[in-house]
Amino acid sequence: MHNSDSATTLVDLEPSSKQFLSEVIEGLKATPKRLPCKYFYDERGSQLFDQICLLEEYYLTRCEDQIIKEFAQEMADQIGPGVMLVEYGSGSSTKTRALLDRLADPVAYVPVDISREHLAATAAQLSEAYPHIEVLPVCADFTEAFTLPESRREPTHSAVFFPGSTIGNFEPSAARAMLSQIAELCGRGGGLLIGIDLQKDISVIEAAYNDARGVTADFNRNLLERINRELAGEFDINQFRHRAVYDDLEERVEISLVSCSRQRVTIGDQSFRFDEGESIITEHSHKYTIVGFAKLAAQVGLTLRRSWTDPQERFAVLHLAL
Ligand code: AVI
Repeated sequence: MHNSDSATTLVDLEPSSKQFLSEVIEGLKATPKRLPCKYFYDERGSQLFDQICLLEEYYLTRCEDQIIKEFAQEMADQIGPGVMLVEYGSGSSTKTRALLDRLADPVAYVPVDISREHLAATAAQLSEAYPHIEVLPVCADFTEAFTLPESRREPTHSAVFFPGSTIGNFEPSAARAMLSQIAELCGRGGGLLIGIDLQKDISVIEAAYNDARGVTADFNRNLLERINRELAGEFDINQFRHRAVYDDLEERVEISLVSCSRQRVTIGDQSFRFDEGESIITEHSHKYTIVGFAKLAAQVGLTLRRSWTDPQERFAVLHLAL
């Protein structure tokens, strides 16, 4: 399906509410209960995530911005001329401009995001700012395979830009599948520029997911509000508290919503029982080493070509090629 607006044509593959409902029901029937983190990002969730990125405690965005700002030219040189640049989870595309400004003769920019409103607004802004680059937004769940839109001019190759350490929100096996899908999408000569959050002092990591202002807690609970809004759910939001702890063995932050009491929640014609203290796992955020991530990528034929970090080595941006 294609939706037209004055500046761009948007390819719309947004998951339907039927799919949202079936994934929610499946997750709440599982033990332990879980909900897919991709559904955090409705309009409100995307706004809250933008606020998280500005938080003092949330070092990830700041570090990645700093790395990209400092090394954007080297990254653009690694990607090479004539590229179709595909961005996964583009959100507000704030980090993309540094690259678009420096790429040699870029052919097209394809922002891919699950949040349609956010995507359409950003795509329109970018196509105005970069009239020489064709902007081809795709509204999709990028965990599912999709085909690249056709650009008016033939690119020499494609490169995926996957910033923000979103890959960390996939289990390692799903991350490998994702990397394999990226390798297939780009093909020979293609590449991947990806941001990963590095392993570090646990207190620094846990603070990033337990900010003093409670924005991350609101972001987490918005998932229940979204279920109430879109799926006729009846969650009492105040009966669930935000929890985020680092698991050293699994090398990940485990984010959940903990039931404050014994309660029953209905969603449409389904009913779910919660014990006091029972959790719904809403997200895992895996932390990597550069070597560990390179090993994972090598399993699907992607070779680490360059890596850049911030001075404290909290975050890294990697260029991998086929
Ligand atoms: C999008 N993703 C990389 C974020 C993270 O850090 O795992 C999502 C997030 N969850 C809570 N705060 C931020």
